Formats: sequence, structure tokens, C-alpha cells
Amino acid sequence: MNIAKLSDKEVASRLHELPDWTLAAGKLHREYKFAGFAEAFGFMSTCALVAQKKDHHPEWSNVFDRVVVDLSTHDAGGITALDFALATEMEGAARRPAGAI
Ligand code: H2B
Repeated sequence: MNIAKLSDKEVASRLHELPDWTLAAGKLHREYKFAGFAEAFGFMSTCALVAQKKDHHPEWSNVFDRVVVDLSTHDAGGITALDFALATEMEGAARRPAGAI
């Protein structure tokens, strides 16, 4: 897919829509903490389905009740609107109980 890398200014501006996300090493970064492992993994399962549907996949890791996420668009060599769209979906998924789409 041909999608434009956003400028630093555009990224900074759009980050205001996602107050819990930061810019780290050129990627959108967020650390989630859940009630336990089941909730963390449920969140990841929901996000995996979203990522597959969008054909846009996160870099992430999980330790027990924590999920660390870094989003960038490899094909564009930076952050694009796809990363903001996925981050927004992840925020929604984090607010819903596991299994609810
Ligand atoms: N995910 C992310 N984060 N960046 C990409 O550039 C990307 C992706 N490209 N998922 C997709 C898959 C691409 O490799 C396929 C062929 O569409």
C-alpha cells in the first residue's frame, strides 16, 4: 500500500488526540497495564483481529499484565495515518472487556 509518512509536525499535532501515547524512537508508543494476564491477552487477541483486518500490524510485547506497543509503518519508513488509526482502535479495545468487539 502506498501511504504517506507524516511529517514530525503532523505527528505532534495528531498525538494530541491520543494523550496516553508518546513518540519514542520514531514510533507511536504506549504501555498498557491490565487487571491480569487474561485481560492483557484478551486485549491482544482483539487487536490482532483488527490488525489482520487492516493489514497493519503492531510491534508489541507482553509480560503478565502489561502490553507495550510501538506503531510505525515499515513500508513508509515512519509514522502514517494507519498507525494513528490502529492506535485509536487499540484505545477502544482496551476499554472493552475481552471478547466484545
Ligand atoms: N504493518 C506495519 N506496521 N507496517 C507495514 O508496513 C506493514 C504492516 N505492511 N503489515 C504490510 C503488513 C505489508 O507487508 C503487506 C504486504 O501489506
